[in-house]
Amino acid sequence: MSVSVSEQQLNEWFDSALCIARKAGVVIRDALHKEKSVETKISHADLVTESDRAVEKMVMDFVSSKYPSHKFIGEESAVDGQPCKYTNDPTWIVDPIDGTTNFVHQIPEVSFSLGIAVNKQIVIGIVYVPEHEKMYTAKRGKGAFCNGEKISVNKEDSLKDAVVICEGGNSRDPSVLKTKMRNMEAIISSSHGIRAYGSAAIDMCKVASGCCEAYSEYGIHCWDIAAGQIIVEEAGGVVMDPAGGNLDLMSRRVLCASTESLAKQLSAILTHLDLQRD
Ligand code: LIP
Repeated sequence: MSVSVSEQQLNEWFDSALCIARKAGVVIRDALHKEKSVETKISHADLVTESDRAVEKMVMDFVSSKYPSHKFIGEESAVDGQPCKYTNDPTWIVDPIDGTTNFVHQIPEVSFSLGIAVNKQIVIGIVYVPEHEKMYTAKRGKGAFCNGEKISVNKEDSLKDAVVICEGGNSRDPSVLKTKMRNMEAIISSSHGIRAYGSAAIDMCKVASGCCEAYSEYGIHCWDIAAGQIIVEEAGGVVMDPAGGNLDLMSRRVLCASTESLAKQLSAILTHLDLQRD
């Protein structure tokens, strides 16, 4: 059954999402330069701290008390190996701290990322980078903004003149790393170069605000890219599956670019990886 949402309802969710993002930002900023207790998940490089858990619980409690019928998918509540339950219901998809490795190392590129989906389409996206006081926002059909100012992609069309963001990621599986290194080599030799900000949500906001032209990653999760997807699209960019076709939010892979032509050029040089779905 599909769910329909009025503009008024959407605006109300947006205000709630902004409010919870600001609260998350306070917790993240307070903890960034303090000592943390760090645990690992799928590899020694996949980190989680008490702040990731605290922020996620705060958002989850907020959603369940204010919108009891809404569903919630969060990085720290996802049960290992179990598929995420993604339905047509309004669903809050949350990464409490995107860029946990940066957070642990006190590198300021740390974000709170929240996408709200209805009928499996993201309708609201918020990425908040508290240390830089940057609030990226988008509502479906209403454009993308940073601190209230409209942002847009820079429309670079040629891979050879583009800066492409690509991350090492959290997996230390040798075959995954081998493909990633091969892709990095292919990208470096075909472009102006690569960058990595350590947070998929920030990476996507960099493309949306026109300071890098493309980003692709294998191994991310739906909570890393849900907000970024709508922010890039509303900024005039393209978000798709790295092998072409529509993005599948649960497929653990993404490609976004300032134009469709650039997206296709990047897709053509990548070796594609199939990973266990969210
Ligand atoms: C991280 C991403 C980053 C990616 C890592 C990881 P986390 O999210 O945003 O871009 O390379 O693999 O998924 O774990 O900090 O929330």
